[in-house]
Amino acid sequence: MSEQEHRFKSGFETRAIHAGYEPDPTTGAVIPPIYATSTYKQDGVGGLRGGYEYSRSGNPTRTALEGALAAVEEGERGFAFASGLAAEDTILRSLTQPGDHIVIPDDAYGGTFRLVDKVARPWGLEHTPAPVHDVTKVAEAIRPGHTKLVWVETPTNPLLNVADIAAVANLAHAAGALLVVDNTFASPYLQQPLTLGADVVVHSTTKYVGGHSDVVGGAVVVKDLGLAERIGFHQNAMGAVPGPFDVFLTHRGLKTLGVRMDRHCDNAERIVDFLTAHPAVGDVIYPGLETHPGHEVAQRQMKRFGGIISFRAKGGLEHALQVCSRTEVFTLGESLGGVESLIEHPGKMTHASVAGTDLEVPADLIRLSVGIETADDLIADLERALD
Ligand code: P1T
Repeated sequence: MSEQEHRFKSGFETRAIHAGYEPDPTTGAVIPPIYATSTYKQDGVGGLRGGYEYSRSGNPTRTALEGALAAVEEGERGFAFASGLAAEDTILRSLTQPGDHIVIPDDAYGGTFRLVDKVARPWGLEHTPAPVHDVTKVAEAIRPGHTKLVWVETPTNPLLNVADIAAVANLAHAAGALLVVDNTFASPYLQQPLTLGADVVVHSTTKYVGGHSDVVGGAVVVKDLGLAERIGFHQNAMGAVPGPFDVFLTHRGLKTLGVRMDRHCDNAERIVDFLTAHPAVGDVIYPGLETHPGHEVAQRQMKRFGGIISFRAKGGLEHALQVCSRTEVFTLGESLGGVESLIEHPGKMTHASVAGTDLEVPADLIRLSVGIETADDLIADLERALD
């Protein structure tokens, strides 16, 4: 099957495994080799073999991953970066200029807020935080003619609010803005924002795409070739590219994304049932719960509801901190989306950089990244930690 067919006709898992790479014509290598080279021999000045000139601009190991990322997001072009934040920074500087305005989620990942507020704002980019699940409030935050990007995470980190991607895309487009969706929490297996009207998808591939907590990376995927040209120019001009070893790990992870996500979702559903019945647990936040305000939208635009659960400890901050330090199978640590379960306290860890701002998260909030271990062991671990 040709690359084009893999991209548009095959199922998700087939694309995740095959798109972006044909077995190497000289050796038949089934997996893209790790091209540990910074430069490429030219056959006479400007005589590039396959377009490769210098590895910041292009590297065959990276090309394979970028093709696969485009295919799984149903985009035209994918771009790999050294981290999720490097991908975000490249979007901001490719698609906005000093003096422009953007709308951001009012419960964005703390590092995203820090980038926008502490790096992009001093550079001249204004921003307004808005609750991405409230289309009216997003509309109010847009300044027509001035707003260049509406940026949403869905589900958000860590409060798991759900944005209606198609509705927000319509709003953004009517005001002459582009819609950027951070699809890290859902992963391309559960949700494909470009098919719902988004213009740009961004990922921390450190999370579900890589999937094994062994590599940091980021990705941008677009459909429009004009946008691709701007992102591609800045990827090279800014240079925040991943090395071939990191790319290899990320690409290896992507191949099993579908089977991993199904198990993450199965385990999360079991744990949600356990937590909602536990007397020491307050609100359980999971888009799969019918009581979740974004449940219907999530059901419409996501295949399943993901592996992240947030919940509030009835005993307040101290109890939340105790639970986080008592688990044994859930490892206390930042990040998410790996095969191993992680627990964290957003207020003091991943979202410490939003303390004292409108984006501050509740002190009694605990975030679980449910891994793919045996569900009974995960439940027993939480039971011990909560009691
Ligand atoms: O860490 P990095 O690969 O640079 O990606 C940043 C990022 C972007 N978007 C979302 C939704 C994220 O969750 C992250 C990183 N988040 C964590 C490290 C965390 O524990 O929440």
